[in-house]
Amino acid sequence: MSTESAQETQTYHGGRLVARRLKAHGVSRLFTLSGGHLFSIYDGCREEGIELIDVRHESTAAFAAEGWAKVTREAGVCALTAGPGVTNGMSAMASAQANHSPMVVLGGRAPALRWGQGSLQEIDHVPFVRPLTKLAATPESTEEIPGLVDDAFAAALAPHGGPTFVDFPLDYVFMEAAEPEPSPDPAGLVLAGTRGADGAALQRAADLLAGAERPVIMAGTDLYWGRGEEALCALAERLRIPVFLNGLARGCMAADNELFFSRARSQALKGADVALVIGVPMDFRLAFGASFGEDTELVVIDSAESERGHPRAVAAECYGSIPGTLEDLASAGGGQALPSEDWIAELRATENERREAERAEFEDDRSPLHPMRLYGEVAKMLDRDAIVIGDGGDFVSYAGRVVNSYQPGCWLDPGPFGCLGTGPGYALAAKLARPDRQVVLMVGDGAFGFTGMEYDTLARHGVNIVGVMGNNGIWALEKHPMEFLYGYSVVADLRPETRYDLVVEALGGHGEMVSRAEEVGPAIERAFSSGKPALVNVLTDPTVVYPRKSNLA
Ligand SMILES: Cc1ncc(C[n+]2csc(CCOP(=O)(O)OP(=O)(O)O)c2C)c(N)n1
Ligand SMILES: [Mg+2]
Repeated sequence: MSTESAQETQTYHGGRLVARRLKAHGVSRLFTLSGGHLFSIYDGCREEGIELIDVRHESTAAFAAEGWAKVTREAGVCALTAGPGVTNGMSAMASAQANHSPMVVLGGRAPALRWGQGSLQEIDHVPFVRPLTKLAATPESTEEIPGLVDDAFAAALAPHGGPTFVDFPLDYVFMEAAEPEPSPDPAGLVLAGTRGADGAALQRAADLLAGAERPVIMAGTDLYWGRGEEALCALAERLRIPVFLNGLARGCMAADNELFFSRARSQALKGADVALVIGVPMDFRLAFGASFGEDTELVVIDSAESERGHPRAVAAECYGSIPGTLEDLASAGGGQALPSEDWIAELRATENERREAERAEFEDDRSPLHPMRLYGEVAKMLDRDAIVIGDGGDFVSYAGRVVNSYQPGCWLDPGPFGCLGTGPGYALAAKLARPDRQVVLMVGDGAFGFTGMEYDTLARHGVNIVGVMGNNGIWALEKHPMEFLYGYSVVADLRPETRYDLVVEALGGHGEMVSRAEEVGPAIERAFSSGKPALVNVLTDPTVVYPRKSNLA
């Protein structure tokens, strides 16, 4: 709805102003769950041609927004209704914060006119989402709406990326205002940043690297956000440096590149003389820095300084555009290959040996299945550019170990916040963003309980992902450690052999239950060709204990 005043100034209602800014930022889809506080935003999106994707729980709307960001490297957007809609989205905001995922959360809000008088779903969201976000604000008039939406995108996309939040008082989104002059070109906002690290830091890093014989690259999520994959491969190949990846960086070097390693990680990080630590925090996944050798010189490279201090001393810190820094480093000192061939061969021998040792598990023909056998069967069905999503406990720990990624943005897990229930939202967004690719959700039976109802969303919107469940009837990642510590476990059991596949059928999808290894491949094939969102419910052996080194800390 738009009107023209006597002065012929075009005005729009507040919801339409929101939608017009979303469109200007290239947003094509808004993830949401209905609430009256959001009606005018819906109306605006309808007018502006932004597709509304409605889900069954706000956590999924917000996880889908994060998933969209993870697959496209654009800001994902969701709209959550006032009060409980926003509180339901908070786990996803925390997840996006931990993952540096750019995401704009739009909130409904009780009317400003009656603020403090006890309107339906009235609560001030800003103070409790502020610690999770890079920007949290409420416009004070309809006129302020467009500028604040622009600010939210700019903050979400500036390195390090993260979630931002704007809520819209009900009266302001129904009232009309003129649109301001176009703000600076949104296309200019890129996560990558533009400038590489400054000269002194870079020189120090180049000097360290020049003397290295056992160099290693350990790269993580910010490499992906910073679009550093090509520069990473070029640097590694030119200087001959072995590469290890975690988080969203997986796939930034193809798993079959001769410089890519995964099983030899502890040996490589411990034995390295110089490690390039690129876009990856030294958190629990790197044993707070202790994964590297005591004498390993660490060169930290990232698009921006870490929010946390480093847990151990580092030799050089290079902040700025990651591709810029990596390119400069590749050509520093003439770009000569390092004398690292013996080191590479040593690591390759370990890598091959470890992979050989896994072979028995990949061929294990027990029923219910060994999770490794299940992954072996799934791997045979995957295209090179398949997007694989992990949502579960031990079942996903196995995936993290053995699923190969060949392109950036093909492996999505919850990341360090570790929230169960992310999977269906990520899968929904991934398939909408990349409709021609396989999207496979590896889901635990426990994880399914959080957001399994989203198969209804997938069916309604015709989003045909394939789920593969590791159904062991337990919360394995909790049950086995508790038994190890106490000799018994509590609150760690689920119902064995539950027919989650029938739940999916009831919601309009395709479901099958499988208990033998040789049935997995054909069942997955039928799932892909069913023309529906599908779940292959695979019974897995609850006695298999994941070989875990660290747990909580
Ligand atoms: C929201 C949330 N609640 C609880 C946990 C703790 N947790 C981590 S893994 C896990 C078990 C998951 O079970 P399942 O999905 O069946 O996978 P399995 O370990 O059995 O393979 C639990 C409860 C969590 N990470 N997130
Ligand atoms: Mg389980």
